[in-house]
Amino acid sequence: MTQDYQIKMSSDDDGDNSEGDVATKTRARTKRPPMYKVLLLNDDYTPMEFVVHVLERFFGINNAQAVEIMLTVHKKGMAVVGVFSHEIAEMKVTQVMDLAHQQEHPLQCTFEKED
Ligand code: TYC
Repeated sequence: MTQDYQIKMSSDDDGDNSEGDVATKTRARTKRPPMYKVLLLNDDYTPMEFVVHVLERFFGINNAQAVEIMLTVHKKGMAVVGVFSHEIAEMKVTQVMDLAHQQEHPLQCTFEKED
């Protein structure tokens, strides 16, 4: 005895995807968190030694490299002094700005998203 079997489908499943099925990505994605560049800006008044101190204290940069970076900022107007997560970048900027304010230096430090 023969029997008919039929796979039951949605009444509109005619292959044109007008049912609006959504393609779902199943590939595991390794997504890195966005990173942020901390920038130091030049000005005419902040003492060079203070900038060097800041780079050593808050960015763990040794004296020779701190002098080099400070001079880059002095000559070129700004430099990237480190790349961090949003949370850490924000903290570094706050530390630098707080100390600069305490000592009444106009030093500017900011952070921006890396491309
Ligand atoms: N231009 C400052 C000076 O001549 C030195 C300086 C360097 C200031 C770097 C800020 O981020 C800075 N005293």
